[in-house]
Amino acid sequence: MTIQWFPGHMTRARRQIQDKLKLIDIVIELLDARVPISSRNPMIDEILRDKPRLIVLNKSDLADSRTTEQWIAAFAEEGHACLAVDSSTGTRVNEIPVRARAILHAMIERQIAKGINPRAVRGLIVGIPNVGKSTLINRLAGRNIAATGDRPGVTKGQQWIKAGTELELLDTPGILWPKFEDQLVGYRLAMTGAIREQVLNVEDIAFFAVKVLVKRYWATVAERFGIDQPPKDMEDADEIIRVMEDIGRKRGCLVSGGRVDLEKTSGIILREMRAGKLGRISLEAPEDR
Ligand SMILES: Nc1nc2c(ncn2[C@@H]2O[C@H](COP(=O)(O)OP(=O)(O)O)[C@@H](O)[C@H]2O)c(=O)[nH]1
Ligand SMILES: [Mg+2]
Repeated sequence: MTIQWFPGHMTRARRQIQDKLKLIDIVIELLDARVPISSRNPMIDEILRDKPRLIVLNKSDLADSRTTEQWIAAFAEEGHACLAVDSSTGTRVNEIPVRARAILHAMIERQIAKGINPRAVRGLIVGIPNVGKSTLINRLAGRNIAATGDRPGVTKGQQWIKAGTELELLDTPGILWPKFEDQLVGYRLAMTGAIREQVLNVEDIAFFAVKVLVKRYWATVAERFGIDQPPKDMEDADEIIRVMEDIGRKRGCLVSGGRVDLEKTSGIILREMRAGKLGRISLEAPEDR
């Protein structure tokens, strides 16, 4: 994370979101489609309580679409509306206002029944750092971004951004912390590039990456790096390291004595994975929960 989170920061972040919740009708909870578990705030249900919510799986262009579909079904089963988007190109982003209104259908109907002209639905985007909150806000705002301004009845300083005619968003998203206590979460977020590499050991991150990759996408890994010996036992660390060494040898990452330079190999694996050279990859599936 570019931001260091301490208990004081978490309390403040939580309070800030709770203050904003009073102003809005619906929360747009942004998750990374590749790591919906690890990119989720551990206290989100407690923070949002019964506020209507739309889960948006962002960066779906980088995730494997079959797994993304499984996630959408899994969230639906828990009663959460869920949609996958790519904010960098805008794919399916325009479905967000439509889905938000559908979730708030009853509220809108009540307003109409009372003779109130229904106003635009008000939303807040929340998510951990680097999940794509700013990118999505800019996407949703499109050309209308210049049309923001203060509205009566809104806390001073808060700006509403129009996302079409039916949705307006608070201009500052709610920033949440990820689930730090779980080391695996740290590694998975590092694999996606959400956490700066410097805070974790590159070889350790690559080890975790290879472990997930060979389990879920062996054929792709084998083809990309020209290797053909899958690990005999996925849970055997020596076997995972052996695969990393095979990759290193194929890429000429050797040091004196013919040993494999694991640090250099790790850098290559992570770079190529993040650059999408291994295709679309999901590091977490619903059955991992
Ligand atoms: N491939 C891809 N990249 C994305 C997407 N959304 C955001 N990004 C990239 O993710 C990085 C973090 O995005 P940003 O909006 O700054 O995240 P924030 O910290 O949540 O505001 C940037 O490099 C974005 O270009 C997406 O849907 N697909
Ligand atoms: Mg941002």
